[in-house]
Amino acid sequence: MATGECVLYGAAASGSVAVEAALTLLGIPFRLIEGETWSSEAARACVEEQNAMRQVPTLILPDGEVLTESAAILIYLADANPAAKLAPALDDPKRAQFLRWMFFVSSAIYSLHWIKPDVGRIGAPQSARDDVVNAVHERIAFCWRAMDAQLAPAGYLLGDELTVLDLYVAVVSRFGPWRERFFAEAPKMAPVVRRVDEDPRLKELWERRLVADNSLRVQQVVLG
Ligand SMILES: N[C@@H](CCC(=O)N[C@@H](CS)C(=O)NCC(=O)O)C(=O)O
Repeated sequence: MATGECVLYGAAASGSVAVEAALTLLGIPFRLIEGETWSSEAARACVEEQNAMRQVPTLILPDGEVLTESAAILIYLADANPAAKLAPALDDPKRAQFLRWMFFVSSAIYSLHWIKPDVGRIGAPQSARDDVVNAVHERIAFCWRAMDAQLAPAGYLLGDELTVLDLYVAVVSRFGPWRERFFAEAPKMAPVVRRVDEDPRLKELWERRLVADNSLRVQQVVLG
């Protein structure tokens, strides 16, 4: 990975915070272009210049290459900086399960949130909004339960070393149906997520970027 500053299109209380956490642990400098894409057309138009999906996170690497998709960004950053050990190496027996759960969080869970700001996106009438959002949250709760049942965390989700999967789950578990439900559905992952919340290298980032106000704002956009 070329050295230099990255540019990250992101938003507080969004999936970009997992990328911000990885960049922080890796000591990679980045400039943040803030925009709450799920609630602001202007923010979507801004990121569209780099990402046709009009979503954050969108990462511009120091050489100008554009990377989208949170799981791909996290895996790329970890692989490009192997000394930090934020992902099991290609020949590590944990690699397969690492990829499995990174893509599970991305495709089975995170992608469902796109429906919530406007249920018309899936052709549902606004009158069905609460039912659709509740159904999405029930599906996500099911996914967390299924993931939890198949993991055997040992300090961190895949063993005794923190990987970007831990960062990813620590952030995405804050979205609806929110942490209380996550802790209930995922009792094995819960202590790991609490540990990641308390990581002294990340505490300031979490407090600044996942503060209660922002979480409430997300809830209001989603449910209000
Ligand atoms: N598949 C994408 C999903 C990213 C995503 O859903 N981002 C949300 C913010 S957390 C977004 O930008 N939403 C814009 C919208 O709802 O139009 C990824 O994993 O990066």
